[in-house]
Amino acid sequence: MKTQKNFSKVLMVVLATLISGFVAAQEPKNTQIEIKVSSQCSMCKETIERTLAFEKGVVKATLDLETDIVTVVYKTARTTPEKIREAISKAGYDADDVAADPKAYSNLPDCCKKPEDQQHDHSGHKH
Ligand SMILES: [Cu+2]
Repeated sequence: MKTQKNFSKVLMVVLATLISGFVAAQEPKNTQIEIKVSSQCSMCKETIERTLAFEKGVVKATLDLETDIVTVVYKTARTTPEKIREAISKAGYDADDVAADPKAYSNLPDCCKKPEDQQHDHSGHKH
């Protein structure tokens, strides 16, 4: 009956491994990503950070206006980088290779649009 004993031992190890793996998978884990966005001014920073603060699974979002990179801490169990980029796009900003939602972008204040889209009205200027 030695084989039988060994078999139970192996079974125990397999079970223990499975259970610990399952527990680890259930543990909420935070991770961090950096997303390049098309922010122009401090208003953009507020908009993007606020958008992400309300986004499911996002713990913290900080936008650096010097680099236009937003650092997002999120729960891996609750959201994905794709969803985060989509949320930024829906707020009217490019997020890495995800282009800004055109409708949301057109609703942005002029100062938040890309320089090439800003309307400068100089018709009233007199020199
Ligand atoms: Cu702005």
